[in-house]
Amino acid sequence: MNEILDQLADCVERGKINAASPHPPDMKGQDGADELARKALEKGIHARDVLARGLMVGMTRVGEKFRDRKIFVPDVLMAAKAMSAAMEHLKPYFKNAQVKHRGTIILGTVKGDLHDIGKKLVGMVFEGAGWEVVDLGIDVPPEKFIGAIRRYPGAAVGMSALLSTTMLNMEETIRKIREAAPGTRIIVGGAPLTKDFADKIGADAYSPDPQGAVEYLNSLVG
Ligand code: B1M
Repeated sequence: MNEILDQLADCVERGKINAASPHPPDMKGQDGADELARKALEKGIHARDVLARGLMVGMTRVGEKFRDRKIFVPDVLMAAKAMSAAMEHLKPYFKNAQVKHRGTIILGTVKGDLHDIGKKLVGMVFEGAGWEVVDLGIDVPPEKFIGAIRRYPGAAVGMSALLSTTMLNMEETIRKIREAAPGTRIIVGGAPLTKDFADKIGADAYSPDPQGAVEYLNSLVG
């Protein structure tokens, strides 16, 4: 099991999307994150392990290398594409047909922020727990959140930010949502956030991970 998960981590780290991808040149013709994730699941490796012991290991290395200026934005983009291709195979494993519909959550990465992967992962876990997810994507301005709240009255809102600069945009977004739709429950998350910050900007809840966010949502419906 370790070998295929190690290979998966390497594919994310090197930005090897699939076998057809010519990048990186020294891995030409080899399986990429796409094929390896599928094969790992076919072998019976749990989706949680594919994520935690394969994909996340690779992406953590990418983050470290980027921080240390050993790789650059185009390399990080390739890594993100490889991780996204693999995550497509995980989706069905996070779905749970036994779970009853609990409610709707509007999800988006906050204005100015293009990071997508963590938010998508959170969305997959929400769906698996019975929540209908309205994913507004990335770089979502306050008005777009408000438009979605009008279309889905009573829905909760989940906001993600990965940059210490863009997390500041959450405050304005929350303020505008509170003005337009008081009573909307808002949960925030993302690597640079803290509970103190979430309290300060007026969020109803903060979670560092998808599971804590689901627990909060479930607590709203009993
Ligand atoms: Co960017 N980036 N990036 N990047 N990037 C980080 C975040 C960074 C930490 C890298 C580093 O320096 N080590 C750094 C931020 C520093 C800071 O502000 N603190 C950084 C930077 C600086 C930048 C740019 C400014 C680089 C530049 O252009 N010079 C630029 C900004 C662009 C913008 O947004 N305006 C940029 C761009 C990019 C790419 C576009 C190339 C790419 C994103 C592609 C994509 O998403 N499709 C990218 C990537 C991939 C990363 C790293 C390497 C990986 C992020 C990721 O996907 N992690 C990241 C370093 C790192 O995190 N190791 C980095 C995996 C994902 C599953 O985890 O998103 O943390 P995460 O989500 C977690 C939790 O945070 C939580 O649950 C998830 C699952 O556990 N969570 C929630 C997230 N949202 C939640 C919401 C919730 C609850 C929990 O409730 C609603």
